[in-house]
Amino acid sequence: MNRRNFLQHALTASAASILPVRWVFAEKRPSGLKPVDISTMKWTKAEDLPDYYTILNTNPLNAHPAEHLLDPAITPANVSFVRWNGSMPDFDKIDPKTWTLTVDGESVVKSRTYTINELKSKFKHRTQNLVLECGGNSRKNFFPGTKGNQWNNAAVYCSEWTGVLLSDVLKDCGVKEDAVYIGHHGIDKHLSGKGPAISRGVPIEAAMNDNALVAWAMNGDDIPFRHGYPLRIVFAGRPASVSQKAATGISIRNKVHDGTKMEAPAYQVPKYPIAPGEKVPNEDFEIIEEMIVKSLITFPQTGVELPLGKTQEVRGHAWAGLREVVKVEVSYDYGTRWHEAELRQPVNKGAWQQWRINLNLPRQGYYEIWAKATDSKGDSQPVVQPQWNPKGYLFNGCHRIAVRVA
Ligand SMILES: Nc1nc2c(c(=O)[nH]1)N[C@H]1C(S)=C(S)[C@@H](COP(=O)(O)O)O[C@H]1N2
Ligand SMILES: [Mo]
Repeated sequence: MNRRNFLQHALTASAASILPVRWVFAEKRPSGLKPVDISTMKWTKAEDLPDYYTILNTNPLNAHPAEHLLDPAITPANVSFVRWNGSMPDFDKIDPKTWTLTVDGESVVKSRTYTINELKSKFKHRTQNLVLECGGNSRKNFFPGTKGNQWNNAAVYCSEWTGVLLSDVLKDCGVKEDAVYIGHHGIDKHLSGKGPAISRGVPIEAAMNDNALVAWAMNGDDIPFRHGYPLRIVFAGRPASVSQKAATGISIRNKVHDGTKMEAPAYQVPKYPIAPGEKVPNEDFEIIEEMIVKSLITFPQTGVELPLGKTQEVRGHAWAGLREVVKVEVSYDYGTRWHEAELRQPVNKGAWQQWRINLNLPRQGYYEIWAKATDSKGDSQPVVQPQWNPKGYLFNGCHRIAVRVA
């Protein structure tokens, strides 16, 4: 067993509720005492990330954890996937006291600039658990394969965000009748050094809803550098690419925003069904506005050996873009029979939902456990693969784990 595998095993053994962080002098601490982890805030390089991350790319930094590390209902920052499109800002030079967010654009009544302190004092604070899922989450499952980061199923997390409603800020500036979209701006540059790394946006209706925040805190602390310090625009239910990190501005647009990575085929899918592997002209793509129904098995960890004759709890999360999940089913015989899991309501709109089920795996041997969620409009997850698309977005096929009963 190499070091990486060993750590993964060590982490599972110590139960999913214990946060896998590197602790200084951990062996000298009294048992039961959880030290305050100060290191996680500033992880900005591949070598800062603990070994339980898989690094897909060092520059820009792209990394994901194993699925079972997402077991807690609120994802700790030290297991959240990390995705940058270009060079990361020089975070050490950022002073949150002088950081500003400017609202402008063709369709703003009055352009304004806010410091973080002004946002904090002027608008009502909100705290919400919101799912952020990369549009390319689970890309590695597509067949034929598609280019881009080969994300496993863990390019998703649900953390607790604190900030103000984006709509309160936009209303403070005034939104003209002809507004159709907003565009986001940050400070990180394209790897070439020229132009922004990413500047995406959402329809104006999405900006005015109650699950869009301008946030300065994640899980009750400052947002860690890599997740968008010191200010992040956060949207639930949409591809996480619209949740601009280190945000400096918002333009209220009278047309669909035309910033970097808004152009096809980035974050877009074909308008019509195509065969796997088929080529599509750029003008036949459309923007992904919403994420779709999906679930994750976070316990047990794939690959474990389970004792025969013992009831086994299987659990995880389910979410459905702008909809709610109404049912989660589990199968351990390749979909021959499905067993309905207990399912919790979301703690707030935009949060993922916990599910659990007790399984009695009937005899010794090898099993695959599959999970399938169904949303409030009756859509559920394909068991093989969803509509193939050239950039490998929106994979929501059932999550599968394998276990052995001995
Ligand atoms: N400033 C900035 N914001 C960004 C990005 C980026 O490259 N720069 N990437 C986007 C994409 S594609 C994703 S999936 C999420 C990733 O958020 P995370 O790193 O907190 O997981 O951030 C989004 N916001
Ligand atoms: Mo993404």
